[in-house]
Amino acid sequence: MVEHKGAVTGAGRKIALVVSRYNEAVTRQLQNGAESELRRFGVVASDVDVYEVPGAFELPCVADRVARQGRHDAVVCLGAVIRGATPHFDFVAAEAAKGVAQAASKATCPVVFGVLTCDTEEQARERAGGKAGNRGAECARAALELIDLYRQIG
Ligand code: INI
Repeated sequence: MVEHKGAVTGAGRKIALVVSRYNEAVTRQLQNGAESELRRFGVVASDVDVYEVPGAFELPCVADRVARQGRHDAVVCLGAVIRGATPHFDFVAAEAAKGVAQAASKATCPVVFGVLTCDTEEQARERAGGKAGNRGAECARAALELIDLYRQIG
């Protein structure tokens, strides 16, 4: 058996973060977590571009455009959809997930889904640097791993 696994290395990598402003207290923490993790693995700050969008619904179209520019090694989408905050939670959450998945399958570089879908803001905060970790950091790590795996596959 031959196992193929991406190495998590950041030196020389250029990363785009597409960050939704909706539920900003949470999404800023996701962004901070992603940026710290990228730095921890050797990505320099000037190689990280942040694209801000109004809400999670807008993540896919911007991620798709950024990926098509071909200037980054990976695109990380970050957002927070909170059920308590909206009657159209299900639509926004589903469109964000479906749209990012579509962008990811079209793109030649990894496009990573870092959108929290939670019932309450408290749950979202727990996953944005609280006791359940930081989803932004996890997604940054996933992006670095996938960059290497994609290169191995060619
Ligand atoms: N966008 C989010 O990212 N999270 C939410 O919880 C949310 N709520 O509650 O509605 C939300 N709505 C805005 C949406 O993403 C779009 O920005 C808006 O509909 C304009 O297209």
